This record gives sequence, structure tokens and C-alpha cells, in this order.
Amino acid sequence: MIDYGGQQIVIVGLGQSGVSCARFLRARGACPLLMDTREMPAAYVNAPDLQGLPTCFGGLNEDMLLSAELIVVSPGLSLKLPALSKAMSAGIDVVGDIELFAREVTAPVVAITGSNGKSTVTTLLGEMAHAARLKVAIAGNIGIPALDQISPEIELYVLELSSFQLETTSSLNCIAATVLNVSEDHMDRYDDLASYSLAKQRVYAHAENIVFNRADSQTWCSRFLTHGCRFSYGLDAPRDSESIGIAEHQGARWLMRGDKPLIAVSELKLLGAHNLANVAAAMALATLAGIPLSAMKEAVRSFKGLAHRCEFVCERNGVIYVNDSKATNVGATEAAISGLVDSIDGQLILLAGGDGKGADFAPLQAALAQVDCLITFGRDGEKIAALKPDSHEVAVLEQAVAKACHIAQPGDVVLLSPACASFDQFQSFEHRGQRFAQLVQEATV
Ligand code: UMA
Ligand code: ADP
Repeated sequence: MIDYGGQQIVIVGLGQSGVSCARFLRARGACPLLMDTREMPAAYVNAPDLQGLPTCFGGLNEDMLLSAELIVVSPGLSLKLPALSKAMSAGIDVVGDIELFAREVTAPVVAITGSNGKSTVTTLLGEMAHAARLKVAIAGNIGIPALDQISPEIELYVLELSSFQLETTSSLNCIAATVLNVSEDHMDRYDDLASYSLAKQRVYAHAENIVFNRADSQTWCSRFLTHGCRFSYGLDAPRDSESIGIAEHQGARWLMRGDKPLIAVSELKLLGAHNLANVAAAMALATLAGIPLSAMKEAVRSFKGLAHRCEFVCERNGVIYVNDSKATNVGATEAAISGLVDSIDGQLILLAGGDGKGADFAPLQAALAQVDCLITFGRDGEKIAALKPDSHEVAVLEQAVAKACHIAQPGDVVLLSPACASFDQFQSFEHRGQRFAQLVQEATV
């Protein structure tokens, strides 16, 4: 356990992760100063045990930051903020919660990043480890601060990491790390796709073994590995024993590792081709983590996917309603459309829109050609509607659902897959997905 006693530490951003950092550092002898641009951050208000620590709320105080030895920054804040970039230029150690975790952890870690599929792969790998009777902790961007999970009992950590968390992480040793895929997201925080992609690639920096996606060159790792292996996954046939993919086996489609059959595709309960790729990625990571195949199969067979990710809501009057509210970027919506379109008898009716986070929606146009009816809503709905002739543009989700219910015929699928964040009209993607499900259940048509 590192002793932080006597160090001048400032924690910037008192959200969930900032609160976890404060508790972690205080338990290791420090008395960190808590700083936030918000007047009264909600997570801090809900943490009465931290009320004795010094605070500076309502803005970033440059002088205080410049006199710190260690600054711990929330992933919700850009390192380009002048006060933070000045501190970095002054040589002050500026880190995030995952770097504190990396400096402390002794058990093996698997790290998962990518634009889409992180939570699905993280959860499934966690289930595989459970099935193998390992004491596993899943944490990170999935909504559980990593430092809250540190315990001497844990035998394996599975971390979901965002590009923001990786920007402030420099020494995370992993037994296996993956970048699942890279497509445009968070363009309000990055200058271009290259810098976003570079942040994600940081996950490979100290990885013993890496897992990459054969179909996405932005996930390939250029680092020289002194030992360990480069494992790949994809929806094509595997090339060798260090790759997982899909091939024919005894007249059916199977996930295979090299020429070894792993599990029949028909045994999977998840919707869409992208989820098949997620299962392949989780199996590759599990292999490198030493999880037996029997445990992997047990977990895959019972895994029905996560809420708000291509989730079946209900069937009403022959119309199927699917909630993919977690599709907060173009890549996720593309995957949902192409993953579902082949299994639909009638029309595909797509509901999209919200806060586009500065994204260029043009890459969505090809996928929208596979959609029979597009209904857009929210702040950036207009930009998406402009990509498809005869689309319907409404102001809010309530109107979008009413319109969809009116248009839909038996055999059709109504898919909420917004390609946008929810913050223009909702508290979170979960809130948006719950509202969609409620509207669908209440609809009278
Ligand atoms: N903020 C301020 N001032 C501050 C600090 C934050 O205004 O001084 C605002 C910013 O708008 C910021 C937001 O608060 O975006 C959230 O920041 P926070 O410090 O309150 O965040 P936490 O509650 O600590 O949550 C963070 C991750 N949030 C972000 O990266 C924005 C959570 O990921 C993560 O689950 C949690 O740590 C635990 O590790 C959420 C997320 O949206 C789910 N991630 C993005 C994504 O998945 O696309 C990257
Ligand atoms: P993340 O944690 O990276 O946001 P999730 O597993 O929560 O990933 O899924 C988020 C969204 O991305 C959902 O809308 C889901 O349908 C879509 N998605 C999941 N896996 C993939 C994938 N491998 N490629 C593209 N989109 C995906």
C-alpha cells in the first residue's frame, strides 16, 4: 500500500470517481484538497465522510494547482483546460483514478477499451470469470470507480476504460488489453479521430498480451511485445491458434479458435453481428486470462446482454420494439442497423437524435439507406434527418414514439438507436431508454 501522507494533493472533479479518489488517498494518509468547477458537486454532497477535507469549489484555482505535488483529475474534465495544462507544463504529476489504481494493484488486470461494446465485453468477461469461480471485480467506465474495488481478496480485475481515463494513465500493467473498435465519438473533446484513437491505444502501453480486432486497423498495436501474444478476433475465419473467428463446423456456424471449435453461434442469446464480435473478443481475453473453456461457454450460454443495448422491449400488434438507447455515437447505430436488418420481415423504423457531441453524421448515411423509415428528435435530429429523404423530424422522443406507433405495421421493428448522447433532453441514456419503454408500453395505437 503506497503511503501518500504529507503529499500536497489536489483532486479535481468530485464526481463518482473523484469521491473514490478522495477516500482512497485519505485512507493512505493524505489530506487532499477537493476542487471542482461546480459550486456543489452532487457526489460530494452525498459523501458526508469527506466533509472534513479542504475544498475549493466553483472554479479551478491555478495557484493551488501549481503548488500541488500530485493532481488527480476526473475523466469528465479536459486536460486542455488552461489551469491543468499549465500544471502539466510545470512538471506536476497529473494523473487519473486509473493511474492511482495501477500504482497500487497487485492482482492481474484485463483492460477493455473501444468506441462501442466495452460494457458488453467487460460484463461478459466478468461472468466468465465468475463461472470459473475466480474472485473477480469489474470496474471503471462501466460506472464502478476502480479504486472502490481494490481488495486483497480479488484475483482478477476487469476494467472498462474510456479514452478520457486512458489519457491520464501511464503505468497500467495488464495481462491482456484490447481496443475493440474505433469510430468517431467525443469529438467535443478531441481535435480529430487520430488523437482520440491514440488515447485508446495507450491501453496497450504496458500490456503483456494484446487482443485486436482484425476488421479494424485502428485497433492494431504497433508496440513490440517482449513476450506474450497478439491475439485477434473477428467475424471471419480464424487464421491460427492465436485468433478467434467464425467458421463452418459440422454444417453449422461456430466460433473457433484456429481449428478448434469453441461454441456454436446458435447457442448465443444476443442480437446482432456486433454482439457476435463481442463474444469473440471476450473469449480471446478469457483465454489470455487463463479462464477454462467450460466456464466461458457456461457464461456465453446464459448471457442475454445488457439493458439499453439492442434490448427487446415488447411486441405489440405484431410490431417489435427494440431499445438501443446506449447507442450514443454513429458507430453504435450503424452496428445496430446492420446487425438487425437481415432478421426483419417488415420495415425497420429508426428513432434517432439528441446531443451529437460535435459528431459528423455523414458516415451514418449508408446505414440509413437500409432503414425504411427515419424519425428524428432532439437537438441534432435535424442533422440526421437531412441525410435521408422523406424522414420525419419531430421535437421530442414522445412525438417520435407516437409517430412510429402510428406508422408501424405487423412485422415491423421500431428501433431506438439515437447515435447521440441523451443530455439535451434526459438525465442519462438509461433515463432515455426507460422513457422509450414506458411510452411504448403506454401507446394506445
Ligand atoms: N464536471 C464539471 N466540473 C468538474 C468535474 C466534472 O463540470 O470539475 C462535469 C463535466 O461535464 C463532466 C461531468 O461533470 O463531464 C462528469 O464528471 P464527473 O467527474 O462528475 O464524473 P464521474 O461521476 O467521476 O464519472 C466518471 C466517468 N464520467 C466521465 O468520464 C464523463 C463515468 O463514465 C465513470 O462511470 C465513472 O467516472 C466511474 O469510473 C460515464 C461516461 O459517460 C459513464 N463515460 C463516457 C462514455 O462512456 O462515453 C466516457
Ligand atoms: P460501450 O460501453 O462501449 O458504450 P456497450 O456494450 O454499452 O458499449 O454498447 C453501446 C452501444 O454500442 C449499444 O448501442 C450497442 O448496441 C453498440 N455496440 C455494442 N457492441 C458493439 C460493437 N462491437 N460494435 C459496434 N457497436 C456495438
